[in-house]
Amino acid sequence: MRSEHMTRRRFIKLASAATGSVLFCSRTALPQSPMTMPQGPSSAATASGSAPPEERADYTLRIDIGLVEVGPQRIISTATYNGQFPGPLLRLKEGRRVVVDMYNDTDTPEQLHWHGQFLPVDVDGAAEERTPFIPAHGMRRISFTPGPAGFRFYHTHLRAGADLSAGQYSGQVGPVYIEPHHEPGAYDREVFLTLKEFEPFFMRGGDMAMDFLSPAATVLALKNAAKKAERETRGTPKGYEVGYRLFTINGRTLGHGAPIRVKHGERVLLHILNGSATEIRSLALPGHTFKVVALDGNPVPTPVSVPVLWLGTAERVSAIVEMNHPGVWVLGDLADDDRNHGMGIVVEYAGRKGKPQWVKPAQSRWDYTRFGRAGMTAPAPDEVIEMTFAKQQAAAHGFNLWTINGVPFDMEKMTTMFQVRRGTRYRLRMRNASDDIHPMHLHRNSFELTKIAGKSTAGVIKDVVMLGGFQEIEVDVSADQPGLSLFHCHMQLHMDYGFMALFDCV
Ligand SMILES: [Cu+2]
Repeated sequence: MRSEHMTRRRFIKLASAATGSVLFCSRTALPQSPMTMPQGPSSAATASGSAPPEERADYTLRIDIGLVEVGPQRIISTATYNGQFPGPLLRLKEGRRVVVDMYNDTDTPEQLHWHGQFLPVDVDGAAEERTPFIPAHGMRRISFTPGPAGFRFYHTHLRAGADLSAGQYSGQVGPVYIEPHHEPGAYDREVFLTLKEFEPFFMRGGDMAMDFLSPAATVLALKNAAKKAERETRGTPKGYEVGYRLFTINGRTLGHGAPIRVKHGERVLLHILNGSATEIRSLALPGHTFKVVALDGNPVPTPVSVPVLWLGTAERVSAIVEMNHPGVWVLGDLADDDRNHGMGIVVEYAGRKGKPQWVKPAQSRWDYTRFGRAGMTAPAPDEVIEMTFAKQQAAAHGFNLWTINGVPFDMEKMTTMFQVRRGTRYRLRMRNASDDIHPMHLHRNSFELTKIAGKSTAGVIKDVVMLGGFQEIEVDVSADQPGLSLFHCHMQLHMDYGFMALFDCV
C-alpha cells in the first residue's frame, strides 16, 4: 500500500506537468522518464495481457475530477484524463506494443475504451464485453499492440443513465494517433481538434437536423412501423433529450483558445474528432474546402473536397485544407446557436488581423458513398444479419427505450444477441424505425460500407456510421475478433436505454 501511495504522488507530479497547454498540435502525452516511472501495479487488477510488474509503463492516464477553463470566467468541473481536456494525444506506432497504466482517482469504477482498435476483450474497455473495471481509487495496467493505423481515440465507457456528470457527458475523451506506414496524402502539418459540449441538461423533445444526409431515401415500412408505435403511446409525453450550454473545440469556446495559425499556401491536415456524448456536429471554414482523406482514421479510396464536414457522435474525419484564402476566419459549426455558444475555432493567417469572419456556406449534403470506390459493389457476404432499431416513447422512467429486433439490452443479464463464426463475412443490414439519426458503432472491428439508403458502395472502412431516420444501411464485417464485441448506438442517451447488443465470435 505504501508503494501505491508513492506511485500516486509521483503521478500527480506527472499529471500537473502535462496540464495547462491548450495548443492543439503539441498536446502529446509524454512518454515517461525514469523520474516519474511507476513501481509497477499495486494491488489493483491487471489485464491478462498485462506487462510484468518490473516493466515501465509507456503511458499513464489518470482519471480524476478536474477543472477545465473553457473561456474567461467559465471554469467547469468534470472528470478528465491527466487533469486536462481533451486527454493527452497518444501517438502510438502500429504493431509496437505499449504498456499503459490507468489510474482511477474517482469514487466510481471506470472503463477506458480504446475506440477503433482491434484489441482483446480484457483490454478493449467495455463492461459488457467483461473487461475488468479500473477500480475506484485503484489502477489497472494493460498492454496491447496498437492497430490498425490511423486516427483513433479513447473515452470512458460507463453507463450514465440520468446522471449528466457521468460517462461521456464528462471530459473523459482523448485522441489517439497510430502512425501508419504511409501517411494519407501530402500536407505540411497536422492539427488535432476535439469537438465537445459541456454543461448538459435534460429537456423534453427537441429535434435533430436531418436534411444533410444523402441519399435521402427513406423506407415506407419503417415509417409505418413508427406510426403504429406512436398510435399505441398516444398521450405519452416525449422522452427526455439532452441539450448543452457550452460548446468547445479542444476545450475552449470560440475565440478563447489559441487560434490555428497558418501561412498562405500551407496544407494543413485536420484530424477532427466528435467527442460529444450525444450530438452530431458540422464544420465549415469560409472560403475553404476540406479534402477528406480518411474517415474514422481509415484512408478513403476517393478523396473528395467538400465545403462542409458532418460528424456523428464518435466519428472522425481527417481532411486537408489548402490555406489559399488569407484572412481571419471562424472554423465553426453550421448551427448558429451552437457556434455562438462556442462551437468553433479561429483560423488566422500570418500577418492578418481583425475580427474572425463567419460566412454561412451554401447548402450541401453529406454522402459517404462519394468517398468510396466509384461504380464498385462489394462482393456478396457469407451471411446477412437483419436488424431493426425502434423507439418506445418515454418507456423507461420518462426516457425513450430503444430496441434492437424488439429487445432492449439488459445490463444485468448482458445476453449475447448475435453468434458469429470466425472467418465468416457478415452483412449487417440495419433498419431504423425511428426519426432520429443513430451513429452506429461496433467495437473491436471495422466495417465496410456497402449500401447507404439504397445506394451501393465499396471501399469505405469505418467503425461508426450515421444511420438516417427511417433509412437502411448495410455494412460488411469479417468476424475475426474472437470473443464478445459490443455493438451500439454511440449516443450516450440511446446506448444507456437499451440501444446495444453483443456479438460473440466463436
Ligand atoms: Cu441512437
